[in-house]
Amino acid sequence: MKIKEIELRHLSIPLKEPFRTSTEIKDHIEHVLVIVKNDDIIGYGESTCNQTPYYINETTETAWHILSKFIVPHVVATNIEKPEDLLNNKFYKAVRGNNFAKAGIELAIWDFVSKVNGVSLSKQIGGSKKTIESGVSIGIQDSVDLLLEKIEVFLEQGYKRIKMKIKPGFDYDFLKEVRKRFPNLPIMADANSAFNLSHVDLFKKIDELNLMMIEQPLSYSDIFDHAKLQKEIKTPICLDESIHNVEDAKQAIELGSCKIINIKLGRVGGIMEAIKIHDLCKENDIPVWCGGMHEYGIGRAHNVAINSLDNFKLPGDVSGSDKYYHEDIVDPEFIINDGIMEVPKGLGIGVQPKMDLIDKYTVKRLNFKG
Ligand code: OSB
Ligand code: MG
Repeated sequence: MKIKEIELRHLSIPLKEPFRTSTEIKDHIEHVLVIVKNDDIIGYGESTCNQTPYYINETTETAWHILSKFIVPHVVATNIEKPEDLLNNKFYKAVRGNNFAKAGIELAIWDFVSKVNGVSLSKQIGGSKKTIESGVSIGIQDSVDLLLEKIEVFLEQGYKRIKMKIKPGFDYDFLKEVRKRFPNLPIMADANSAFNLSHVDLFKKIDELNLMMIEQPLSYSDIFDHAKLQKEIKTPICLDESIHNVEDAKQAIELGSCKIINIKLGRVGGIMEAIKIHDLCKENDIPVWCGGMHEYGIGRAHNVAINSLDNFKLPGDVSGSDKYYHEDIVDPEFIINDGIMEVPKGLGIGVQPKMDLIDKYTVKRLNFKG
C-alpha cells in the first residue's frame, strides 16, 4: 500500500478544568495529529507529549520538529503493508529517543493497516476484551474538602478507581482523609517523581492506608532506587516515567523495582513496543494498566484498543471524553457506564474524527505529498 500523503496538525484544546501535578499546572493540551492517507484510506495517530517538558523531555514542538524534519518526509510515498515496514524504515529507525514523536506516526500506521485489513484496531493487535475498566486521575487540590468533593462527583459518575496526584506536603494527611471517607475504594497515588529515598518513613506510613499502588515515587529516570524502596515498603510500586521500552521493563522486573507497570503508548514509542512490554509483564506476573496523557479522542481510541489486551488487568487512566474536554474531536465521544467503557468494533480506531472541530483547534498544519 503506497502512502500518498501525510498531514501534521498541531492542535490546542482547553481543558474543562486546570490539572495540577507535582511538577506543573495545565489548562489546555497541545498535541500533534498525524494523518496518513492514500486514495481510499485514512489512518489517524496522536503524538501525546504535552506542550511542556515537565513530565518527559519531549514537547509538542519537539514532536513536530522530529516528525516534520526527520521522519515524515522519508515515510511519505513509501510502501507500508504492516507496521513493521515503518519500524524498519532506516530514517525512522535512525531517530534515537523521541518516543512520543515516533508513536504519533506508528499509531497512524496501525489505524491505516487495520482499515486496510478490514478489522478493528483491537482485533488487529490481538485484543480480547470487549469492554475495559476505567479509572480517573485527579489533580492536586487546594484542600482535603475539595478533593473529597471531586472524588464524590466521579464516584457518582460510576468510576470505580481513583488516582490522586501527590507531592511533598500533599501526601499522607490527604491520603488518610480519603481512606477514612472511602474505606473500600481502590485508591492509588501518583507522585510524578516528587520524592527521594529520604522519604522512606513517609512511604512506610502510607503502607497503613492500603493503596492499590504508588506510581513513580522517585526520579523520572530511576530504576535502581525504586528497587531499594520497594524492598522497604508493602504498597506495590508502579513505574511510569522510567519505562521507555521493553529493556527498561526487563531491568525493573529483574531488580524488583516495581510490581506493576503503567504502559503509555507515546512513552514507549507506540503499539509494537507496548505489546512487547505487555507480553514480558504477563510472563512475569506483573499486571499492567494504560496510563493517560489527556488524550484527545484519537489518542484515546488507541489507548482503548491496547487496553483490550488481556494482561491490562487494572483499570487505566482512560476516562470518558467529558472528563477532559467540553467537546472531543471524535464521533462518538468515549463514554463511561458504571466504570466501564466499550471497545469500539468499527474499522481501525472505530471512531470518526470530526474535521470541523479539528479545524477549529488547529494552530499549525503541514502537508507532505509523495
Ligand atoms: O503521570 O500519569 C501521569 C497526565 C499528563 C502527564 C502525566 C500523567 C498524566 C495523568 C493524566 O495522570 C491521566 C489522564 O489522561 O487521565
Ligand atoms: Mg503517572
